[in-house]
Amino acid sequence: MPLSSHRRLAVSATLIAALAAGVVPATSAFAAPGAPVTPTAAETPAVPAPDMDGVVAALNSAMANGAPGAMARFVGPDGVRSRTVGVQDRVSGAPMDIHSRFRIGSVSKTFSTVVLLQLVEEGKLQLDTSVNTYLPGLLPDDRITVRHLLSHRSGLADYTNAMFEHTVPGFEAVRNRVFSYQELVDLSLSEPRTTQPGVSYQYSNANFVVVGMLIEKLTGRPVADAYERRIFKPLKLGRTSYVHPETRIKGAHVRGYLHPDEEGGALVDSTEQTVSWAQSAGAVISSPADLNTFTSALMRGRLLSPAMMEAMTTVTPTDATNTRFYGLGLRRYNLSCGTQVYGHTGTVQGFYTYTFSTRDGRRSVSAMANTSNHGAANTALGGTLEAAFCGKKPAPAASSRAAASPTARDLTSLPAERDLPERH
Ligand code: REY
Repeated sequence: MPLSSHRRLAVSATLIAALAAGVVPATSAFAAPGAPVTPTAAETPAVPAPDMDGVVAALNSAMANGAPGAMARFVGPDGVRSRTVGVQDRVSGAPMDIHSRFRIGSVSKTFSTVVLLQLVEEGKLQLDTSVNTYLPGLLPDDRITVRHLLSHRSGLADYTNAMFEHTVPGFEAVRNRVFSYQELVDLSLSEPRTTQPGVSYQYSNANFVVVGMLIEKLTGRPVADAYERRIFKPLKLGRTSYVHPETRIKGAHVRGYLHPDEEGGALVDSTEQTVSWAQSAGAVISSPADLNTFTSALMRGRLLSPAMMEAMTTVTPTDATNTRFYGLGLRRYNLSCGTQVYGHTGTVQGFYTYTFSTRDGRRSVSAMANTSNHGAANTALGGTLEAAFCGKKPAPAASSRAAASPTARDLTSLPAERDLPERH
């Protein structure tokens, strides 16, 4: 796993003086173990300035692909830069507002993982122990461990594929429903399992429903309390909430618009729903600033011990491009400029979300578009990451243009994780 950059860059005041005096080779190993020290300008690798024109182009492209609006918020060493396009409400015409709340879908999985890994730190459970040890008889296979859930290697089928096979009718059938966790697990178990435990990565909401059950069993309290006490309050995430099964988003918020399966069909306002079909796998509400704070704080080690961060950021590939990976409740993308970013994507009816941070937590991006079931909009929104983290691309020389094999920019057109053909 990558060492945290602040450690790699750690440098003591003595060393700065020594370097200045020329008595220590610049390449020597240094720094008292564990001493967190601010990196010097000389030691800090050049960080590309975010290409905010590129960010806007990605947001506009999300709109050109059917999103009523979109927004992105970048935080870096030079401060905060936000961009919004389009509307957050098609009826009132209210413009997209960077302070508004929205449904973050599966970014919720990272929140649930933080809670569960804190419980591991506290000795309440172990990653490589059978889930059935903690929830006796729940799963049909004692070999399924807690780590298999968090890394999507349990083989528990994703019941949402059948639930949302027909997008709008599927959504309308559940938008006001309240499921128990057990009902969702039963839906998953009514389908064949997708892999032997541990053998392969198969993304499934069922895994994080079981994570929610574990949290409630081990804390004796609803997951909402755990999120609140362990993450929202300590990080002062004032616009982040978990209100299941309440259907409304409180405060100023974005309205979400679901694309029907029929090309050209009218958008469905999907803002109000219980999200009970996802719960601990996808029902958190947040805002761009809160998501930046969360991912940066996580990467800076403010929520988990180094051992748990190591577990969370130990990744395996999720596709053949070798640019996309999954750890524990956390994605890693390798961007075209060599920068690796950690975070999650989210898809819940009417809302696409990306939130990612560099490993040192010094740069983060959160982006959203208020539509879903329209893969091209999601892929376009993902372009904000390349633009913000990699900066402006040098214009290709005329001669190399013709020969161009996939370049930097082409990476932005990779499909988003929840955007693979079999899903939409
Ligand atoms: C569920 C369907 C997507 C969304 C999902 N989201 O599993 C979790 C995630 C929480 O990973 C829906 N798609 C859409 C369909 C496809 O209905 N027929 O795009 O709104 O974020």
